[in-house]
Amino acid sequence: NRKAFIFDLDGVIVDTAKYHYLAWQKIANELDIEFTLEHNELLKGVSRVRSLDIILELGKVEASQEDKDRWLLQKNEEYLSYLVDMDESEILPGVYPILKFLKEKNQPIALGSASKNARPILEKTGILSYFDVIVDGNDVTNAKPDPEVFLIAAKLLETKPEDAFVFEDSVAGVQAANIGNMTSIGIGEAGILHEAKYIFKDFTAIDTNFIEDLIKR
Ligand code: B16
Ligand code: MG
Repeated sequence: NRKAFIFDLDGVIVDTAKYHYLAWQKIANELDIEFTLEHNELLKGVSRVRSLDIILELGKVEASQEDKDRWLLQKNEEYLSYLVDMDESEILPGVYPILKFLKEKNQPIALGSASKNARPILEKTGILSYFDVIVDGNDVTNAKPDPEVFLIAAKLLETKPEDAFVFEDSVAGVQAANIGNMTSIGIGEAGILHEAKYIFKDFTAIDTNFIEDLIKR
């Protein structure tokens, strides 16, 4: 069967999760809302609009659509300011060798990200050409844990969901893969990503034998 390897972006390929955190923290600070790293876990893999709602709920703040739109814009501008100098050095350890290995083995590769900034990040880090298909926040209506983003990716790669493998760092993303009937591979802490079928602390912990076994299934 034709397999598909679907990668989340933020927190899997690049460590932009820290920039999202810094940008949201700035907004939260201005609104006097306490926003910790633990709170930030709730935002991983979640769309920009939904992220703001979660922060406002944390602070029990009610806001007009106008205010929300302004904060969303402000957050994204702050976030983009961190990406200006981004280059291949920001690719997380172990990711590049796995991408290369999959390419050598002629495996279909997709990006499945909630971010609307995915393309420029792949361009800046020089790995855009590794992806046969890119599905991001501009292409979906339902955010993770809805499996839409991954289902579209599998479909475009002409692979059945059960033959797709999803690398994810967020709880919402792992759930999305599971709900979509795909094999979830959590990248991060086992305590947080316990719903994933497999869990690795990062890509340096994944060896090519593991990938080879997935391809042969
Ligand atoms: P943007 P992923 C997600 O990307 C991030 O994890 C999440 O923190 C962010 O809010 C979301 O993208 C939207 O990103 O503001 O750039 O459109 O992990 O699904 O690659
Ligand atoms: Mg992520």
